[in-house]
Amino acid sequence: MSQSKTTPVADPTWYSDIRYLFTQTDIDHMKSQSIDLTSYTDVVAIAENIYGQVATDNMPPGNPWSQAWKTTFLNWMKHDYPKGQPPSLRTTELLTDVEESSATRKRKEITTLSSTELDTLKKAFSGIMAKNPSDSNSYFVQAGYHWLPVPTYCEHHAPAYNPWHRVYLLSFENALRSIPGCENVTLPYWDITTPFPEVLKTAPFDSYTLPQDISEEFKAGYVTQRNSYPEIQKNLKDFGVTEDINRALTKTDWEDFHGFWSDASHNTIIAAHDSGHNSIGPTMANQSVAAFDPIFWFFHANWDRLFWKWQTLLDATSLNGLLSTINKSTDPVSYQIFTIPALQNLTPFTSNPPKLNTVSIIDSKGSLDVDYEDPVTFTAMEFLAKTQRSTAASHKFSVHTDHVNVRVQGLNRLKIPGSFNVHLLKNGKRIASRALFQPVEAEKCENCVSNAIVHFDFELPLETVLNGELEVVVEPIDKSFVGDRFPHKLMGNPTIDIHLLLKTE
Ligand SMILES: [Cu+2]
Repeated sequence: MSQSKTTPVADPTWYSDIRYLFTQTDIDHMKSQSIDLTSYTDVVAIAENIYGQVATDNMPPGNPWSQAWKTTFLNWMKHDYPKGQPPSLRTTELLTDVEESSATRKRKEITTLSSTELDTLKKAFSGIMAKNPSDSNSYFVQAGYHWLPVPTYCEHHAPAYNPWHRVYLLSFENALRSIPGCENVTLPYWDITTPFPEVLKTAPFDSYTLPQDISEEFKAGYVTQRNSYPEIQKNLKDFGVTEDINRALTKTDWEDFHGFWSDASHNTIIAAHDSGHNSIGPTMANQSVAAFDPIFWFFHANWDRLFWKWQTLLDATSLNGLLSTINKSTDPVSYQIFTIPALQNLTPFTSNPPKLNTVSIIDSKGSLDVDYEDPVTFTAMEFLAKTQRSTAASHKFSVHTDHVNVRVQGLNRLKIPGSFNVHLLKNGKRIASRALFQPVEAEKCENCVSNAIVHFDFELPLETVLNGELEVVVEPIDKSFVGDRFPHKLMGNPTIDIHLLLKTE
């Protein structure tokens, strides 16, 4: 993406114009002075200064901006630094992959595999499942990286969630490729907005039996379990998984796409992911063992596909592109995991194969040779004006009175043993549900402890919450402790916060 050097932009935005004005040389040059030109907040903070330097041709050294660029930048300042939308979406162009991908690890939707491809995939899965559990390419070792057996590694509800799972999938795919005759196999994905694929209800994809003990509770011989398939379908619908995915794909900022931390609404990608785990249950709903259910791999390939899709939409497939989507002032941790070398580790996959870190996984297609075919049912989405709870006062906004956000906040998840669901009831009847996927001993998980107090967002048409008595019920997946309602008193007495939603340009 390059900006016209001769025609100024009358209404420039950060996403469509401004971030492209800075070259790698400019970025490196200013970094030595602790100014980050990839960061929206940094550029806004010193915009007058930048303009002063470029207007007098002082900067960039030896490569002055054209008059058009100077005017574009000035127009952006005059309009109060609008963030705007990504270039591909600005004219509500329909979103489709135009170019044919050259990546050799082309991951396809599971239902589109030919019978030969399916046979190879079965051979690869059966092959790694049959390997000795001491073999690093065995299904046992690969699945075990997620949680049990100890040591536990996975990242959830934290900025490294998407990067960690991307490298994890690659490690698993490489294990599949270790089986003779399967050297070119790729891991397909399940588009979770479509019915549970028939083939994944059959061996070797339907279950796995532990070859040895992984804990007191999960011993050799444990067979992974799923809810009934009609139940799974109903759960996915009740949890609004499709809506959360669609909402995520309309978010322009990294923390909003993921949701959950930095006060971001918890109703996008990680919400959909958690709902998916709890919907499929019981093995998938239990973080200790989730990755042993073979559906885990097809399920997670889909989240990685959506992450890549979002990156492509946002032109965030390079380090600078990705950094330009992170709000450095409200979400410093996300910024740091890509910019501070000591925080770039994705344990155990940085010092061990595939030896990648948060930065080297960003360009999935360019660096990892991984790309995704769009699903069969792919419907091009328009990047619509977003509804949100809050915005900067410098933005123009309108109040969206037909939708409301009900937030359940201040819930201490460490008090609840394992994954749980949060239901919103009206006159005793369930109207919306959310999920949280976590370890049984969340207090022993560093990520969980660092964000123990959580919130849940229910974005609903206003009429669904009017004229009735509302109630929040927290349902633990494991009901052996307190039954099917976890007492509010024991989880920090969460409170309710209701916002009308607003729309910005
Ligand atoms: Cu997961």
